[in-house]
Amino acid sequence: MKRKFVGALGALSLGAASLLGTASAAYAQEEGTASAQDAQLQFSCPSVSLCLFQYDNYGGSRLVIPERQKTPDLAARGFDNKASSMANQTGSEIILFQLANYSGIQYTAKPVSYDKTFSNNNFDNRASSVYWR
Ligand SMILES: [Ca+2]
Repeated sequence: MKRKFVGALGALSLGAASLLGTASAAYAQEEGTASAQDAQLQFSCPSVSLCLFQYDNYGGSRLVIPERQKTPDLAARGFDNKASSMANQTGSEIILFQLANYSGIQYTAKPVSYDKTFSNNNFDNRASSVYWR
Protein backbone atom coordinates (compact mmCIF):
# COMPACT_ATOMS: atom_id res chain seq x y z
CA MET A 1 0.00 0.00 0.00
CA LYS A 2 2.73 2.41 0.97
CA ARG A 3 4.73 1.43 -2.07
CA LYS A 4 1.83 2.19 -4.35
CA PHE A 5 1.40 5.63 -2.78
CA VAL A 6 5.05 6.50 -3.38
CA GLY A 7 4.66 5.45 -6.96
CA ALA A 8 1.71 7.75 -7.42
CA LEU A 9 3.62 10.62 -5.89
CA GLY A 10 6.49 9.98 -8.24
CA ALA A 11 4.18 10.18 -11.21
CA LEU A 12 2.69 13.39 -9.85
CA SER A 13 6.01 15.12 -9.40
CA LEU A 14 7.08 14.01 -12.86
CA GLY A 15 3.97 15.63 -14.26
CA ALA A 16 4.66 18.79 -12.30
CA ALA A 17 8.20 18.89 -13.61
CA SER A 18 7.16 18.67 -17.22
CA LEU A 19 4.52 21.32 -16.64
CA LEU A 20 7.14 23.58 -15.13
CA GLY A 21 9.43 22.92 -18.04
CA THR A 22 6.77 24.04 -20.47
CA ALA A 23 5.91 27.12 -18.48
CA SER A 24 9.50 28.26 -18.08
CA ALA A 25 10.40 27.77 -21.74
CA ALA A 26 10.70 31.36 -22.85
CA TYR A 27 9.35 31.60 -26.31
CA ALA A 28 11.33 34.33 -27.87
CA GLN A 29 9.38 35.51 -30.82
CA GLU A 30 6.44 37.81 -30.34
CA GLU A 31 5.54 38.06 -33.99
CA GLY A 32 4.42 34.45 -34.04
CA THR A 33 0.82 35.47 -34.27
CA ALA A 34 1.23 36.99 -37.70
CA SER A 35 -0.98 35.22 -40.20
CA ALA A 36 0.70 33.21 -42.90
CA GLN A 37 -0.65 35.63 -45.46
CA ASP A 38 0.81 38.67 -43.73
CA ALA A 39 4.08 36.89 -43.30
CA GLN A 40 4.30 36.03 -46.96
CA LEU A 41 4.20 39.68 -47.81
CA GLN A 42 7.09 40.34 -45.49
CA PHE A 43 9.68 37.76 -46.43
CA SER A 44 10.78 35.18 -48.93
CA CYS A 45 11.35 31.71 -47.48
CA PRO A 46 10.65 28.30 -49.04
CA SER A 47 8.03 26.13 -47.38
CA VAL A 48 9.18 23.46 -44.92
CA SER A 49 12.35 25.46 -44.23
CA LEU A 50 13.84 27.66 -41.58
CA CYS A 51 15.21 30.93 -42.94
CA LEU A 52 17.67 33.12 -41.10
CA PHE A 53 18.11 36.67 -42.35
CA GLN A 54 21.10 38.96 -42.05
CA TYR A 55 19.07 42.06 -41.15
CA ASP A 56 15.88 42.97 -39.33
CA ASN A 57 12.60 42.70 -41.22
CA TYR A 58 13.81 39.63 -43.17
CA GLY A 59 16.38 41.64 -45.08
CA GLY A 60 19.92 41.15 -46.38
CA SER A 61 21.34 37.77 -47.17
CA ARG A 62 19.34 34.67 -46.32
CA LEU A 63 20.24 31.19 -45.13
CA VAL A 64 17.70 28.47 -45.95
CA ILE A 65 17.81 25.35 -43.76
CA PRO A 66 15.49 22.48 -44.75
CA GLU A 67 13.41 21.06 -41.89
CA ARG A 68 15.47 18.95 -39.47
CA GLN A 69 18.75 19.41 -41.34
CA LYS A 70 21.47 19.17 -38.70
CA THR A 71 23.13 22.53 -38.20
CA PRO A 72 25.68 22.33 -35.37
CA ASP A 73 27.81 25.18 -36.71
CA LEU A 74 26.48 28.11 -38.69
CA ALA A 75 30.06 29.16 -39.47
CA ALA A 76 30.17 26.22 -41.88
CA ARG A 77 27.25 27.83 -43.68
CA GLY A 78 28.75 31.32 -43.67
CA PHE A 79 26.16 32.58 -41.20
CA ASP A 80 27.88 32.66 -37.82
CA ASN A 81 26.72 35.51 -35.54
CA LYS A 82 24.89 36.99 -38.48
CA ALA A 83 21.15 36.38 -38.07
CA SER A 84 18.90 39.31 -37.11
CA SER A 85 15.47 37.89 -38.01
CA MET A 86 13.95 34.53 -38.88
CA ALA A 87 11.05 32.72 -40.45
CA ASN A 88 10.32 29.18 -39.26
CA GLN A 89 8.21 27.66 -42.01
CA THR A 90 8.35 24.17 -40.50
CA GLY A 91 6.20 22.17 -38.11
CA SER A 92 9.18 21.84 -35.80
CA GLU A 93 10.19 23.92 -32.84
CA ILE A 94 13.78 25.13 -33.11
CA ILE A 95 16.34 26.47 -30.71
CA LEU A 96 19.03 28.85 -31.88
CA PHE A 97 22.16 28.67 -29.77
CA GLN A 98 24.74 31.35 -29.13
CA LEU A 99 27.62 28.91 -29.61
CA ALA A 100 28.39 26.07 -32.01
CA ASN A 101 27.30 22.56 -31.04
CA TYR A 102 24.20 23.76 -29.22
CA SER A 103 25.51 25.62 -26.21
CA GLY A 104 25.32 29.08 -24.70
CA ILE A 105 22.32 31.40 -24.67
CA GLN A 106 19.18 30.05 -26.34
CA TYR A 107 16.43 31.46 -28.48
CA THR A 108 13.36 29.29 -29.04
CA ALA A 109 11.00 29.57 -32.00
CA LYS A 110 7.69 27.76 -32.18
CA PRO A 111 6.61 25.79 -35.26
CA VAL A 112 5.43 28.11 -38.03
CA SER A 113 6.54 31.37 -36.45
CA TYR A 114 8.28 34.54 -37.50
CA ASP A 115 10.39 37.19 -35.83
CA LYS A 116 11.31 40.38 -37.63
CA THR A 117 13.99 41.32 -35.12
CA PHE A 118 16.16 39.53 -32.60
CA SER A 119 17.20 42.82 -30.99
CA ASN A 120 14.36 42.74 -28.46
CA ASN A 121 15.39 39.20 -27.52
CA ASN A 122 19.01 40.08 -26.83
CA PHE A 123 19.92 37.69 -29.65
CA ASP A 124 20.94 39.92 -32.53
CA ASN A 125 23.95 38.53 -34.43
CA ARG A 126 24.35 35.71 -31.92
CA ALA A 127 23.09 32.49 -33.48
CA SER A 128 25.83 29.92 -34.07
CA SER A 129 23.92 26.63 -34.18
CA VAL A 130 20.36 25.45 -34.80
CA TYR A 131 18.76 22.59 -32.86
CA TRP A 132 15.57 20.90 -34.04
CA ARG A 133 13.36 19.76 -31.17
CA1 LIG B 1 12.02 39.53 -31.61
